[in-house]
Formats: sequence, C-alpha cells, structure tokens
Amino acid sequence: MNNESLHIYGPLFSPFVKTVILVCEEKGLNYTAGLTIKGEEVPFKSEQHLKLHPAGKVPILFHNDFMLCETVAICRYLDQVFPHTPMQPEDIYERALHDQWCSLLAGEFILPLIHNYLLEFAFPKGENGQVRMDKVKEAEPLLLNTLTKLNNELETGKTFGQSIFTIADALIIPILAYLHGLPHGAEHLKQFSYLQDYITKMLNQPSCVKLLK
Ligand SMILES: N[C@@H](CCC(=O)N[C@@H](CS)C(=O)NCC(=O)O)C(=O)O
Repeated sequence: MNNESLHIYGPLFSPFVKTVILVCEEKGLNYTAGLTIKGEEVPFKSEQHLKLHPAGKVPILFHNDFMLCETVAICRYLDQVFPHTPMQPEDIYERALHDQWCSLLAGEFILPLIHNYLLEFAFPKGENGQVRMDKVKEAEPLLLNTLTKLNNELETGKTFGQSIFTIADALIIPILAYLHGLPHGAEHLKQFSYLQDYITKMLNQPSCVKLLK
C-alpha cells in the first residue's frame, strides 16, 4: 500500500478503535490513529465529528478518499481490500457464524460492559474521584452474565481463538484485556477457565503484545 493513506479517527483508549488497530497490525498496514483528521485536531463530539458519524461515535476510517463508520463494517472492509492475512473464515457456515458473533459482540456484549462496569473504573465519578462501588456492584450481574455467555461459547471451541486471528477476536480481546488488567475484573475472571486461557493465548499474539500489554 505504497501511496495509500489509512487513518483511524478516535481516541486510542477506545476498545473499538483498538479493534481496528489490531486488524491493521495483523495485516501489516501503515496507518495513523487519533483524534485528528488530515493532520487537524477534531475533538470528540465536536460539530465536525458529529457530522461524520450518524450516531456521533468512533471509530471512523479514512482510506484515501473513502470514509466508513462502524467497527465491524470497517474491519470487514479492511479484510476485503487487504485480503492477505485473512481475518474471517472461508467456509460459508463458519463465516456466517463469525458474522453472527461480530454482531453479538459489537451490538450486545461489549457496550454494556463498557458503560455499566469499565467506565466507572476508567472515569470514576464518586467524591474526590473515587470509584463508586455501589455502581460497580449494580453492574456485576450483567458483567457475570456476559462473561458466562462468552465462557460457554469458548467451551464449544468453535468461534474464538481458532487457527486464524479473526475480526471477532479483535473485537473482544481489547475489552477482555481491560478487565484482566483491573484487579477487580481479574478477580471475576478467575471463575471462567476458558476465558482465562483464551486471554492468555490472545495476549501472546504479536499485535496484542504491541497494543494491549
Ligand atoms: N456501533 C459503534 C459503537 C462504537 C462505540 O460505542 N464507540 C464508543 C467509544 S469506545 C463511542 O463512540 N462512544 C460515544 C457515545 O456512545 O456517544 C461501532 O460498532 O463502531
């Protein structure tokens, strides 16, 4: 991709931005990332940002003159345009199930974990910047429910952590790495042996070592 330009708009701490970066890393692409567009700062939720994403979210991909929103759409696009190092199964049924899990992760599982649990640790809103443990407690049932579902899916051995590192892996590992790095989250993860093994395996993947460790 000699004269091509590939830029990911969004803050580097965002798990969804990290997903797109992992895809670029896996494919060995040259890319830039951050809250800039064409070298100019564009603040999160600024008028300019809100004009670009219909729901005012990140990431947004800029590939030459083409712009694309929504993490899963971006990852599929990158996998199609840069097909070396494929990140989706070839078999039609396996691919359909992979698509299903990408939708489930992006639409159902990741956001509740961020909004109800992780954001309280990342940006504590209690007195003197303390984590509000009552809010954390409230979020725990949903956290445990989500982790149980992921652990059960891992037990089937069909979806995540297969012979190729997939878009589904790139979607879930940033959020699991955040949880794993948080003493409170790591404690919960101890009950889920398949998830623990999966996290250990994924965090040894070179792109994850570079971005998530
Ligand atoms: N549906 C979006 C979700 C992305 C998302 O929620 N990103 C967060 C940052 S991690 C965001 O932009 N939050 C701002 C907001 O919810 O208004 C996608 O899959 O790309």
